[in-house]
Amino acid sequence: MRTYIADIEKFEDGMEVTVQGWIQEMRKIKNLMFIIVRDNTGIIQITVKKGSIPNYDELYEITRESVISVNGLLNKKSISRSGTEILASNIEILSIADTPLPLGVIDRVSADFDTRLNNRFLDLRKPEHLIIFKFESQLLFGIREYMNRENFIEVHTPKIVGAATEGGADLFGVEYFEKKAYLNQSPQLYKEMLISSGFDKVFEVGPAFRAEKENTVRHLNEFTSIDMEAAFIDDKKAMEYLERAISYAVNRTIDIMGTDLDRLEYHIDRLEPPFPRITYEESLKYLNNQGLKLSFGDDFSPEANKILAQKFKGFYFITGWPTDMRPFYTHPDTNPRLTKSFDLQLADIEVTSGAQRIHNYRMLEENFMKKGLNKNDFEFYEKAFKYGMPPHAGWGLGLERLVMNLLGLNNVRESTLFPRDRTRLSP
Ligand code: AMO
Repeated sequence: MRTYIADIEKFEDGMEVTVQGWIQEMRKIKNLMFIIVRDNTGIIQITVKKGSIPNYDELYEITRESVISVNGLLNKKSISRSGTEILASNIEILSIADTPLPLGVIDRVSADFDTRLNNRFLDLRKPEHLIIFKFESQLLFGIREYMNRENFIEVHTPKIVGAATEGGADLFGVEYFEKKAYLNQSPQLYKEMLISSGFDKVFEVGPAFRAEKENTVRHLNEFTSIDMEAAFIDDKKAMEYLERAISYAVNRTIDIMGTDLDRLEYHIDRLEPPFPRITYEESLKYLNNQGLKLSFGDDFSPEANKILAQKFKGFYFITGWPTDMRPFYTHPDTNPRLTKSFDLQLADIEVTSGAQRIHNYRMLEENFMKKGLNKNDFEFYEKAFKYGMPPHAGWGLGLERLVMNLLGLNNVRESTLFPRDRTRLSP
């Protein structure tokens, strides 16, 4: 029976254990070997005396990052760094690593990012990188748990589609037999259609594709979108679901793995909803008071977002965006120049967009025209508005951006296993 290295502390001195993992380091003194073995929970020292195992000579020549299975007795009074070692009685060699390694796993000097990504399977062996994805997994579990408790139905909508969702640009085309198709930019149209189907509350976790040419630290061409849509609610209620889902998931994750995160120097704070709110127009005023020269309808530059981040620290909502800056499906406010929309920012980066949506069929038709969209492309979607569509609202949350910001990473590629960007299609 295999024991994970982190669980060894629960075992008593002298007990027999089996651990399996990679050889991280070796120290050899003629008739004695010290091997540091790593699995996905930690490291432990294996002490091997000549004569204690039959394949000692073979093991003596083994390379770093080879995979072994070790059986032996625990010595908890060891003078090794961790105070615990395994006195090996049997070591099976399961896989021998080639040399030299294209990327060191424990090297102090870190390789450049391209080398790291080219050898991502090795890069992810580093505990400080692996933990990013353990964190992401726990965070997503928490969001799912929250949505489930609130009676949301998890759905899966098509990723190969016939029309653009978020406007015509930024689409990856694919050949679909005799037709032209696209990789979906967001489940927006489908989640809204399910509202007309009476699903009431839906959420989806799935890939979204954007053919954006930007090569920045916050843009991916394929990312994971956590989408929510609910019937009979407005933008304010959608914001409430969002801040509660994130707070629940973050606090739960801290409870489960806070000490591991601290040990690897990822420090995150517990969250308490509600998050601060500021309108677009108030933000403009504030930014102009800080010396910027922004007019109504201008987007916020990275510099502007940095100034706002200093004001708020942590999460904050920017609400009431101008109509011209939001997609065709966004519900106008009583002042038609503004919309019932919001972005959730964390530090200086947008992690979520959301809004109340238009549910009136005529209003939607007018908006297609105003935004210069071809109504025929949206026939399948528009139809769902003709036969009884409740008012509804929702949001889309970028998982990689959320993780990047919560852990203080400086590039969204760090929180993406195998990033797709302007120049990278492999691995
Ligand atoms: P939007 O286009 O703002 O809205 O996307 C929602 C969220 O998805 C993430 N995101 C990205 N992450 C990494 N790289 C990208 N290129 C990228 N583009 C977007 C961000 C962003 O906040 N349909 C609406 C959502 C809604 O209203 O429900 C939408 O897709 O975190």
